Amino acid sequence: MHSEPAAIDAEPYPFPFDTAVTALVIIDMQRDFLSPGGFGALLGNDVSLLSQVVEPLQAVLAAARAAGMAIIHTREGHRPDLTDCPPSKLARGRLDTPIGAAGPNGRILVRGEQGHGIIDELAPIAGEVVLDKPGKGAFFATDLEHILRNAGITHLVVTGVTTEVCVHTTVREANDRGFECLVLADCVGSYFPEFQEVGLKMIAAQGGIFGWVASSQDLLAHLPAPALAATAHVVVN
Ligand code: TIU
Repeated sequence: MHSEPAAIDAEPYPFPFDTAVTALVIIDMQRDFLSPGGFGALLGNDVSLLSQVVEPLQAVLAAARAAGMAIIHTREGHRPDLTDCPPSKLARGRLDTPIGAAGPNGRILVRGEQGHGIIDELAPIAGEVVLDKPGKGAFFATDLEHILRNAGITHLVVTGVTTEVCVHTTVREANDRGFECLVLADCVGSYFPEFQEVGLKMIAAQGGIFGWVASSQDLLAHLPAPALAATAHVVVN
C-alpha cells in the first residue's frame, strides 16, 4: 500500500522528512560564541542572548541521535599559526584582542583552545562528524559536501549560531549545492533580535528561496522519544 512520505509542518510549506537522507547540522555552538570573554563577546555582543538556544537544541540532538540520523557539528576557528586566517578577517573590527590573541578561554578562535570547543551541553559523541571551518560558511574550504554526498544526505536540519552569520552563510552555500535545508527557529540564535526575526523570514520568503523554517517541536513530532529509542537499542543489541 502506498503511504505518504513524512513531512514536517514548516514555512513556506511542509518539509519532506526522511531520517535516512537527512543530517542534523549544528553550527558553531562553541564557547567562543556563547561564553563571556570569547570571540562573540569581544566583538561587543551580549552573549547571554544565545543561551536560549541550548535547551531546545539539546532535545533535538538527543532525538536525532536516537533516530540514528547523521550528525555534523561545526566549529569556526583557525590553525594556531593562523595561516588559514585571511588578513582581512584578522584586521576586521580593529579588536584589542584579535583572533589568535590570548583571552580568558585561551587564544581567540584558535583550534585546540578551550574557547574553540563546543559547549559541554552539546558535546559531540563518537560517530559524529566534527568539522573545522575557517570561514562563516560550513562548505568553504572544508570537505562537508564530500562527506554529505558519500553518506547519501540530501536534506539538512540546520541549527546553531549565529542566525544571520554562520547559519545563513551555510544555508545559502547548501542551497546552491542542491541540499534542502530546514532551519529550526528556536535552535538558531543571534546577538540581534531583529536579525533573528528577519534572518528567519529571509530563509522561507519567496516560496522558500533558501529553504524552510519550523520549530523544534515540529521536527520532534516526527522523531521517536529518545528514552524509548535508547531502551529499544539496548534490547536489540
Ligand atoms: N559574529 C557572529 O555573529 N558570528 C560569527 O562570527 N560566527 C558565527 O556565526 N559562527
